[in-house]
Amino acid sequence: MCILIRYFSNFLLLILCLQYICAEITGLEYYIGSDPGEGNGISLQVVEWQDGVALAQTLELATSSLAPGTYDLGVRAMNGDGVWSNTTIRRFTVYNPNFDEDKDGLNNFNEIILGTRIDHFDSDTDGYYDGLEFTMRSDPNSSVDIPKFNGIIEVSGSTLRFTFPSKYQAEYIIEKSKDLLIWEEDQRLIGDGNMMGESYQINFPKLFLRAVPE
Ligand SMILES: [Ca+2]
Ligand SMILES: [Ca+2]
Ligand SMILES: [Ca+2]
Repeated sequence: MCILIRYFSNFLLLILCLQYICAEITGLEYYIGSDPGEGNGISLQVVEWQDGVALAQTLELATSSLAPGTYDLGVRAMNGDGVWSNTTIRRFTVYNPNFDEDKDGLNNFNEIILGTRIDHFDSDTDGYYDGLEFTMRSDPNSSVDIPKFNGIIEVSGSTLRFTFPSKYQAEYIIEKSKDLLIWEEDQRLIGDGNMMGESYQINFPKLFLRAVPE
């Protein structure tokens, strides 16, 4: 017996695919959580098997009534003599769609929509967080597509904030210049996979900034 659990974008459906290789099945049941005992689970319809040896069934379960958490799903079958099989148990997790499980800037709902991993901040392991890739319009599922290196400057009063998309654990040298000719190192930053940068007080007529990957 195999069970495949797939999540759909709305977090409402759980799809189970059951497959048996057996001669005869007269009962089929499942439960979620603690085992209620043989014969006390939720009955499933037994459908005819193909070629006399295999039976497959797809079941859709609404998970909307389940609080976020990890659950055990148990499935078992009964033969013509009324004997139940061993229970096949699969563990699955119901996620809160509004929660950002891996803290990458995308909530769980959007991760499912985008096909990115709920439990890992960098699905394609290219060093850039999924949320950053989404906002920078690079593909969070392709390691050969990374965010373009665009520095962003925001000015608020006399404060200038310089940010750029950083690669996780890459070193960047922030350099500044007053004339675009002479550059001096301001500081070094270690990328965190997200937008990062520094704020500067504007106390001279012109200030140019650049971030140079080490
Ligand atoms: Ca996330
Ligand atoms: Ca990435
Ligand atoms: Ca990518």
